[in-house]
Amino acid sequence: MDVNEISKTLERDEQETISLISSLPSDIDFNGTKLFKYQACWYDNKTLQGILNFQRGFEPQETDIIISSFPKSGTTWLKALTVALLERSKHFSNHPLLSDNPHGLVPVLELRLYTETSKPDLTSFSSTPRLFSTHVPFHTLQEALKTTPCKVVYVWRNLKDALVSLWYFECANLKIKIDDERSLLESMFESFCRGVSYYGPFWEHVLSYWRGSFEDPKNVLFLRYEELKLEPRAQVKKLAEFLGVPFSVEEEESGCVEEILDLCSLDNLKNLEVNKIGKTARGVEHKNFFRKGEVGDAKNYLTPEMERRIDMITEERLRGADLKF
Ligand code: PAP
Repeated sequence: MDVNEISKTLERDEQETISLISSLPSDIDFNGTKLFKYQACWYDNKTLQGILNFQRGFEPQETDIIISSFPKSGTTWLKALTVALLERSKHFSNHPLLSDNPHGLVPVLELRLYTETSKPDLTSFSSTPRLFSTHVPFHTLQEALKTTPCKVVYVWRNLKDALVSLWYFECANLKIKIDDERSLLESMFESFCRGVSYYGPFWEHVLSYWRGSFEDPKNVLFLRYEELKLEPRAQVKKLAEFLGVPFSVEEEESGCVEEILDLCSLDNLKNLEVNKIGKTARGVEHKNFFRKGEVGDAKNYLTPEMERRIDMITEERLRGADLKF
């Protein structure tokens, strides 16, 4: 295709995107943002443009690795672990995790690479495997991957903890004191319960990957944040095997698994200079991705009634799936 043809195609795609978005059901988020329902999930206009570009233009390679999650479910940790596993031959003094935040190393496809165009320049991703991430549900990702069997690793987390984590994150980004923002938590809670939230509803998101991992266990790994916390060693070994880079006996004996876990621990990452001072390409301060990382922290912020309500909905929506939450 010559330059003129490419620009005509891009213009046509843009028109198609605008007309598709205007035909979708819409609703309002907890903070007044207009969300559109696309393939059973809710997005703002900008994110949706990125998703449509990504679905249209992504050229997957069999060696690609895609890290996926519902927001605030352990993405940063999983990105760090994946980088650390793949780069473990690198000496710790020149390790990529020391010079960039995990989100800089593993960009979100629809939020960074494909926001403006369906044909971004991916030449900087020349070494294999290419590492990308996404927050879209599995059926939407599958459309972008076409039939290429990339490795997809999904991490999910108890919705109550993800909700509280998001609340803190929003407050930190807006630089508002958490104590003054109880009402924000309450409106977020209502949005989450209704399922009309950014990348929501949560339950269908989780179920999409859960099913995917059943149907294609060789290419879809389904991890749970709480299990990573409980038995990090076993989970990281599982991840290494899934990615085709299992630990050798020598590596295990020499403490390589523990080194990776230490490097990627919340405390270690949080205290790295690069994560104390930097910002992502979207202007989010790196430090805002690291907080407590505690399982069950939501009980300190949600009322027993809120917990009961969200648990009831979760139980109903995940019924039939053998998932602990
Ligand atoms: P994202 O969707 O914006 O990328 P994500 O990384 O999925 O965020 O979630 C952030 C949560 O992961 C935070 O949880 P908290 O608010 O309950 O504390 C953050 O503290 C936690 N987290 C970040 N890095 C790590 C890590 N290395 N180990 C464990 N938890 C982590």
